[in-house]
Amino acid sequence: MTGDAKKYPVWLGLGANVGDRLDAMRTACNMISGLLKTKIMEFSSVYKTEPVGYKDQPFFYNCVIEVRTPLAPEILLSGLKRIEREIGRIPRGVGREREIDIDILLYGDLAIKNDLIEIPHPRMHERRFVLVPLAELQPNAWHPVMRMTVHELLAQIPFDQSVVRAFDSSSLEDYISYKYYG
Ligand code: PH2
Ligand code: MG
Ligand code: MG
Repeated sequence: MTGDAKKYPVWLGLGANVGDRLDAMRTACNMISGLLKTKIMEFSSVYKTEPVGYKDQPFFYNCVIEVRTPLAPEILLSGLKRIEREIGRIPRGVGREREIDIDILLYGDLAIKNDLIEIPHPRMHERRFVLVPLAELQPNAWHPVMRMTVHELLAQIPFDQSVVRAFDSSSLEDYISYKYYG
């Protein structure tokens, strides 16, 4: 894929619950905007969220960003994993504390599932800490597997009643010093 015409809107979910969580999210955004010809278009507010799944861990900060990128999903994913490592994410096991987590939520209308990658993110449709910030940016974003908009998913979410509240009505954008040369 080359050129702007073929760039899909891509939605990334960021989360952190150990260390300087906001700083890790800011650094992640700066590094994401340093990926090849990748530009952050929009930042949601930062939300303070109750841990979902394994409960006995600190609360999270979560946000969603919209990016445009010419990178294919697998290449983008490996770039995001590298950024997680460079920020200092320590592997602690599934669902446990993390310095930074960067997930591809949606990549245009693509649905991909293989051993390396699954898009849309397999649990995004049942997580308020993802859907609330995503709906803030684009309630009409389309989930190609559930065949519903984000707004519709949020209205019918079955069991996640965890607390998700805007921590900072300004967003990470206010802290970001990145420049895009593209
Ligand atoms: N991520 C998880 C598990 N639980 N809970 C919240 N509130 N926010 C997260 O980002 C999160 C979680 C695994 O990716
Ligand atoms: Mg995650
Ligand atoms: Mg992840």
